[in-house]
Amino acid sequence: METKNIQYTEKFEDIYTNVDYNKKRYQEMSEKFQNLHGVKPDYFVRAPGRVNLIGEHIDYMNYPVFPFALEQDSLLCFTYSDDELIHIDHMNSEEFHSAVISNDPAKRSETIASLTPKQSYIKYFIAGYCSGIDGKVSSYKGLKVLIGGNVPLASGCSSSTSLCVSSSILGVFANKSTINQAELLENIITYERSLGTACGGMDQTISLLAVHGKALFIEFNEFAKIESVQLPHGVSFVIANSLTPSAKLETLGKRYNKRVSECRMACKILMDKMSIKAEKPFTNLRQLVRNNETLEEMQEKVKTLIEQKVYTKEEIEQIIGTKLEDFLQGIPQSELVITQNNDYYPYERALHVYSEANRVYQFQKTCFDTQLTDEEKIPILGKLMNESQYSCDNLYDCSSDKLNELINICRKNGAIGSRLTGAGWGGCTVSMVRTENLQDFLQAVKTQYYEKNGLTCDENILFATAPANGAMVYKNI
Ligand code: NG1
Ligand code: MG
Repeated sequence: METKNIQYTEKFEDIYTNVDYNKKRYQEMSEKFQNLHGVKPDYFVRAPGRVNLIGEHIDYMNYPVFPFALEQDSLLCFTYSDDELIHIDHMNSEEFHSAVISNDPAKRSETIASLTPKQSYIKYFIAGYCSGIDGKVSSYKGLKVLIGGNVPLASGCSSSTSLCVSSSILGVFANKSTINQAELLENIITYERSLGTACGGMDQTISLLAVHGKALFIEFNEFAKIESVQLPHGVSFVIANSLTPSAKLETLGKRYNKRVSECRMACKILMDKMSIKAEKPFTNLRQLVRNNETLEEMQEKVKTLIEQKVYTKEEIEQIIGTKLEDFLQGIPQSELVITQNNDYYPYERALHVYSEANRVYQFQKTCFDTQLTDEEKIPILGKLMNESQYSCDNLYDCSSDKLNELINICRKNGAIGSRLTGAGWGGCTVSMVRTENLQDFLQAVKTQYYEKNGLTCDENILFATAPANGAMVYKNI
């Protein structure tokens, strides 16, 4: 049973580099599934987490990003069920409780509203599952599903998106949906946004379309135009989890969605000052580039046209000429932004977006530069990563004391570039390290960050990683 729109394999070696370790994970899941249902699962579906090397908080402003997929993934297995229901269990059944949900789209919001906190992960399953089949299949299959995975949770490695993407592939595959890949990707992004985060499309794109051995340069100007990129030889990329979780959905009003709102405010201020007339205010900063202005020129515009100060709600409303409630329509849960804040920073946020976009293009150009040797590329890429961190910390205010401490330790111990990855405010860092120094580096970070802070550190907390495959269906044999 093969479906053209998703990757399918019967060979384990197609999916993983670390075959033995992952075979054990699959066996464990298969056994648990058998204990629950008395039969083996027919199929596994996996979708990877990701690390972003550069280009933070700019995907939702239509600027490019530079992630690669991790070998760590969200892993689902399933068989068909005779009833028309979806029976869902989780490998970690203490933290994540089972549920039986209806396939009926009319009952969906009711189902979501009735989930207990320990079942709330099922929201991501439902969003993903439905994204590829709504309007595409006439009847839904009953299913028994077991959910597992090893993407670090709430840490900027895209654990929630990997669950959405794997569930979406499961829905498409199990129901034989004919949706094409571009539409599927667009739907996954829209459905995940409906859960509350005003996110861009980076995580869904890389998880679905990642290419083994390559990072992806993803442009959002035209819908997710991707280019696979060979990273220089001689360096390894190390993920270090600060072990300060960043629970995004719980902090949307003060963090993620507030940043998206501040960017929109910057947009409107610049539109007015640049005398750009449009029926509706622009929603992303890229729309303001109308005459081929360079990203340096856009930064100059920010510096001269937006006052650098803290704006209150009243000041913003006076400038934009409408109530914030109306202005922020379209941003999920924007009421949280309005009720939880009275300090907005459009100057700093816009400056971050244009300068970060510039760094992503420089990163891409450097990777592709045939005049440079890998040895010459490495320090340039490292410097761009460090500058990105500076901007995330000082202009976008999405770093944290613990992230900064960890990043400083990484740099002191030889990281050529080190920065937060993902949304920030906690979670993981990524460092570019010479492969010949890798073991010493890992040991030093272990001692100086984890042991010093009384934290236990294992291979899911501090690890070297290389670009892995995108989402796949695997036939259990
Ligand atoms: P994480 O790290 O998963 O919270 C988020 C967004 C991305 C992007 C980055 C910041 C989701 C699903 N993803 O990632 O779109 O904006 O932050 O660069 O919310
Ligand atoms: Mg996430």
